[in-house]
Amino acid sequence: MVLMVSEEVREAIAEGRPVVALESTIIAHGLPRPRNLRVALELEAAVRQEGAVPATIAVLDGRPRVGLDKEQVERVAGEDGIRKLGHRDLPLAVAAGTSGATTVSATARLAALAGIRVFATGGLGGVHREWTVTQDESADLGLLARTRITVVCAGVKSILDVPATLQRLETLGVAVAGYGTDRFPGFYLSDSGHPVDWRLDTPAQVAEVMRAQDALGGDESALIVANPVPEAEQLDPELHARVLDEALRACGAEGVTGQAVTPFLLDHLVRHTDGASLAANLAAVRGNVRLAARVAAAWAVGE
Ligand code: PSU
Ligand code: MN
Repeated sequence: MVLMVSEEVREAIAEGRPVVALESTIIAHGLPRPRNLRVALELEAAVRQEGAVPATIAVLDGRPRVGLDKEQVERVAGEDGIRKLGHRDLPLAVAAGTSGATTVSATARLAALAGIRVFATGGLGGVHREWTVTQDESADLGLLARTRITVVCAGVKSILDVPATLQRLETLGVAVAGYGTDRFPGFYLSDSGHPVDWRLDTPAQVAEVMRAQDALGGDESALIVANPVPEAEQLDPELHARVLDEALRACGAEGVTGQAVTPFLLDHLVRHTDGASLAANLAAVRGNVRLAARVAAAWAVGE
C-alpha cells in the first residue's frame, strides 16, 4: 500500500481512539515562515491536550503520509519549493516521487483512506469572486461532496465569494451546520453576513449527525461544522473589508491565477494588516483543532 500511516495513528485508529486529521497546505503555503513551524507543532499539541491523536498529512518523496514526526513537520514547514497538492495531484506526486503539502481536498481524501473521520482546518476553499470570468472554484467542494468526513472549519476563506460557495455546497449536497451559531462564520470574521440553516451546540450533537449520516446511507458526502472565531479575536471588520479589496486588486493587477491565488491573497492580508489577519487566522484554526478533537472523542465513544 502506498499510504504510510504512522504507528501512533495506526494504533489509535485500530483501537477506536479519537484521531484528528490536520492539513499541511496551511503550514507550507498559508502561514509565514518561521512562525508556521511553531504553529504546526502547537496545533498537534492542542489536539493531544484534548485527548486525541493528531494526524498531520502531507506527501514526502512520493509517499502520502498520515501522521508526521517532528522532522517531517519541519520539512513541510521549511522545504523550499514544496508543492501544493490538491486531490487530483496525489497520483502525479506519488508517481514522480515529489513532496508536497496537502490542501483540504487532498487531506480529506487521504484521511478517509486511512479511516479517519474528523478533520480540522482554517477555512475551506470555495468559489472565488469573479468566478464568471475565471471559473475558479476550489476542488475542496467537489471532493467534500463525495467523501465521508467531518470538517471543522471557520467557514470558507473570506477572500472568496461566500454566498456563491454556500450555494455550491447546497447544490453538491454537502451538509453544513454552524457550531454555536446561526450565522455562517467568515474565517477572519465571526460572521460572514450569511445565515446557516442548521445549528449544533455540542460535540455529542455533531457525533449524532455523523451517525445519522451513516445510517441514512446514500452519497458519501461530508459534514461541515462551521465554528466561528471568537468575536474578541476576529479581525476588525472595517480593516478586513479595506485590505481585502486592495488584495483582490493586487491579485488582478499582477495576473496571479490558479493555485497561486489563495496563498497570494492570504499573504497580502498578513502584510497589510500588520499581522492582525494572522492573529485572527491562528485563533480560528486553534479553536477548530480543539473542537475537532472533542468531536472525535464524542464520535469514538459510540463507535
Ligand atoms: N485555510 C487557511 N489557509 C490555507 C488554506 C485554507 O487558513 O492556506 C488552504 C487549504 O489547504 C485549502 C486551500 O484547501 O487553501 C484552497 O486552495 P485553492 O483555493 O487553490 O483550492
Ligand atoms: Mn483555485
